[in-house]
Amino acid sequence: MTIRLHEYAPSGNCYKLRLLMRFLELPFERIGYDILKGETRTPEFLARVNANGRIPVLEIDGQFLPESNAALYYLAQNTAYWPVDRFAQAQALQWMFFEQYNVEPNLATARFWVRYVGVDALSDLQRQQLPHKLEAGRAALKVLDQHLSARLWVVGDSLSIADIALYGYVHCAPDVGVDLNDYPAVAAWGGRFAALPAYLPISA
Ligand SMILES: N[C@@H](CCC(=O)N[C@@H](CS)C(=O)NCC(=O)O)C(=O)O
Repeated sequence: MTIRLHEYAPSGNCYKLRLLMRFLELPFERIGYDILKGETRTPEFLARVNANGRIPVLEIDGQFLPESNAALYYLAQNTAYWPVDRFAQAQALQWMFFEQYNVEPNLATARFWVRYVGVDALSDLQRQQLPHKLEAGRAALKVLDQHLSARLWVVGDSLSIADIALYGYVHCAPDVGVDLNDYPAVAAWGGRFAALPAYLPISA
């Protein structure tokens, strides 16, 4: 099997896939795009890689799979990172959908605007929306904190792709001035995650 990751390295969505492939010891090739230069919006990219104009896209033997959490699922099936129990599988999906609806559109978007676009370059609408993104991101962290207060990992008692999906952007919250120590169970979980033997940081 030949795997290529079409990515923008600083993206937490792309980082999720690098993490899982590292945990699984799967070799893969990295193909980088500068999203700030619109490199995922070219006619060639839209026609060949992802009609939705976004990365990450996992390419498996010439087949293209966009959406980070779909790609996590593809890679995790029949491994320790996808639960065996039917209800636990649904719980993993529950938290992966939560990540895509409550965490990513708020914390990731705020991070992209502040750290990569730059506050001075934001549109009026983006500047107006930023405080709401941060507020909604904090609300999501509160929900996750409550969930993790009585458990080590998001689903069951071992690391799964639900943890990897959430870690991608939750651990970047300090980039937008959110102190994870305000969410002690999330901070402790993040510490456990970063202590995993095969861990690699987003910058790697
Ligand atoms: N739901 C998608 C989100 C993908 C996404 O928004 N990717 C961003 C970077 S994190 C992107 O490609 N932006 C470039 C653009 O929209 O032109 C996923 O989880 O993979």
